Amino acid sequence: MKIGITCYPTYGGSGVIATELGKELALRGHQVHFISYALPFRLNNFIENVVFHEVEMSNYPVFEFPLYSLALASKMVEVAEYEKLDLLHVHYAIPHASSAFLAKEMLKGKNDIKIITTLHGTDITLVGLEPSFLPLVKFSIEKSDGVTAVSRFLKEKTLTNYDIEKDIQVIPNFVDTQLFTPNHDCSFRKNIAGKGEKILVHTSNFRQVKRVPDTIKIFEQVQKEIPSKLLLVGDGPERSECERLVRQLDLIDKVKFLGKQDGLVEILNASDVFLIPSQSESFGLAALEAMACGIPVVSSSVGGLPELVGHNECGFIAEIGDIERMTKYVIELLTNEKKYRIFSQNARERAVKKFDKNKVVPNYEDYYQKILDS
Ligand code: GMT
Repeated sequence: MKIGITCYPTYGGSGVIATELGKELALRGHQVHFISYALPFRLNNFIENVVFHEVEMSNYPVFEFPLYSLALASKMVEVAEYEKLDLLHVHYAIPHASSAFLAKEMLKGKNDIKIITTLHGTDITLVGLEPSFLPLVKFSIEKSDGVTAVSRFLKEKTLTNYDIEKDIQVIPNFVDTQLFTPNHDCSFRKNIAGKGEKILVHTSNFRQVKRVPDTIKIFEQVQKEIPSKLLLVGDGPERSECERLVRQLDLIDKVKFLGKQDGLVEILNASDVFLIPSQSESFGLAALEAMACGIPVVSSSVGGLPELVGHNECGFIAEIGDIERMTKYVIELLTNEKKYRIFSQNARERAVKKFDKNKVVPNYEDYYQKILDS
């Protein structure tokens, strides 16, 4: 198949999934064309069958706001016509699904094309619900030839919040479990923590929905009981506030802000427990990557997290903001070696059995075929 993929190319789970999917499809012999404003960050080396098309933006002074959605639609038309694409798979509804709809209309009769939209999270649960976007999101979903959601939770939310009757296929996120794999000889650990010290880790884009301050407050309680360090990976709008909180709690020597990092596997392998106390999380790809490395997860009970984590199996879940309970769970894991070992094995096994890329990517291929045949 000849597939166009559009995603946000910067840090973020939807961009990671779109890029890894494109790479995997290319390895399986499909021709993949990424269309976006920048090279997706995980597309960092040459891969046969993968081409990147940059959407160029004009700085014309009359345009007070950049017209990216329109430039994207034009680029989609150009690539679809020139490369004879069979379908456009867009990740994150706003504005990608709307641009794709426009492109499809422009291509009608010349190069008919199918559109598949994958819903990832706040495109549905937060920003999509704003009055200025809601009608457009509903329309773009209804006009897509196929729609997938990354969890059952997100599917249900879409159907109810937007009063949509369309069939939505749940295809969960996935991970390369050969890359994200346990490695107990991780040298990085020695540089971070002393002998006997435990390491908690959190990775995110530091937006409010991630509730990073809760992570810090949980750690504050844990370190009173257990010698430990906290690694905070990633960057975003809340980081300064979090750094302020760390200073205020007098934890500077124990909390390390690592910023954006490529070497995630090594960082996860240096860690003992992954914290994700989010306010909204339609799937929680970062938690899946940790699980694949055999790291138990302590999370909030929102969105798709219960579908992923499996309470009392690969980790624990608690109500949003219940710092006391999450602290208790972390301490339980770090003080009960037998339980820790079982949870760690369960986490790895669940990632391999249910969320490995070789299990999930064929679901996308089948879905593409189903939509092309429809
Ligand atoms: O929806 C967002 O806030 C952004 C998006 C992203 O690009 O990272 O995150 C969502 O998609 C990820 C990939 O499917 C999921 O793992 C995240 O749970 C989801 N984020 C939220 O729902 C907050």
